[in-house]
Amino acid sequence: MGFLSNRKALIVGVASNRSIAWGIAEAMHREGAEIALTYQTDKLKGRVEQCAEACGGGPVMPLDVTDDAQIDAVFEQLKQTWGHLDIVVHAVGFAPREELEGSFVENTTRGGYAMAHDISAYSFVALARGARPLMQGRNGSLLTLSYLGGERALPNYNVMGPAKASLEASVRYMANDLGPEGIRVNAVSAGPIRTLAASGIGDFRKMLDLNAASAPLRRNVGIDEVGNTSAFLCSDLASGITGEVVHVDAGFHAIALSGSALDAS
Ligand code: NAD
Ligand code: 0WE
Repeated sequence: MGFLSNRKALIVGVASNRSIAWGIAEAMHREGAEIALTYQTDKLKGRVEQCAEACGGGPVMPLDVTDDAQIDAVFEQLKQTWGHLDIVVHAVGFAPREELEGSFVENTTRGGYAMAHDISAYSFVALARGARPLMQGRNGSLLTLSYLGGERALPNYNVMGPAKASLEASVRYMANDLGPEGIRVNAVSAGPIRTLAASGIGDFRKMLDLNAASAPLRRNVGIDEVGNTSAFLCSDLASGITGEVVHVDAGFHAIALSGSALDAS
């Protein structure tokens, strides 16, 4: 018996088999959870259905998180098919591509800033509100994905940095609000991984190599490792953990200067 047996999980954010959400779906399915997935656009539907097949053939629904009606429809369908819900995973982030390069101050627009915060941070709160009635009396668990750029400044991440900071603060406010109902809220802050969201980011290969060279474990992490930690956080094994941001980044967040930098000089 896996540590998520009899659990029902909604996972938002699968776009391909490289998605962090796919790694989480696989790990949760392996541990016995039933999985429901959503796809942002019809273009992604086929790939999300493939993931659903690999994860036990649960419900697959359309969901663009900027659309309140689609959010309502997802929880209405889950109410009809499952009646209740134990886990929601939010693995969604977006900012206009042209704002993810160059000068943060020059390139950040009012519209881009609002969109990044709407899709990357507010939508987690909206999903929590939808899930809340289905989680009553069930020790529910909500999980989102963050990145170190929300805590510290680095090149090109730009407007996504403030959006992740807002997301992590939302985790703490949601944990405080929902804790009395037994609902836990946490984030995994993942190290850089080559996914669709990372493709087309200038110098991503270089970033991956620098991260691996500096990180205490001297390597990058994979979606399987993010998946395993996510499954743990959403299980009873983590029953005492809420309002937390767990770094799954080979230790990169913990260092100021890597031993590898001295070795090289
Ligand atoms: P990905 O491209 O596979 O996933 C991003 C997902 O966001 C896609 O499924 C996309 O459809 C979805 N999305 C974007 N706008 C949406 C909208 N309006 N409505 C519904 N869905 C929408 O990339 P990923 O790297 O797996 O990203 C998942 C999460 O992990 C994001 O929050 C990202 O910030 C975070 N993260 C990624 C990395 C990395 O290096 N890849 C590191 C740390 C955190
Ligand atoms: O959160 C992310 C990715 C966020 C992202 C990526 C895109 C690319 C396509 C948000 N919006 C868009 N919009 C698009 O049009 N990561 C943690 C991965 C990532 O993205 C970076 C990184 C890292 C790491 C961007 C610049 C610098 C580092």
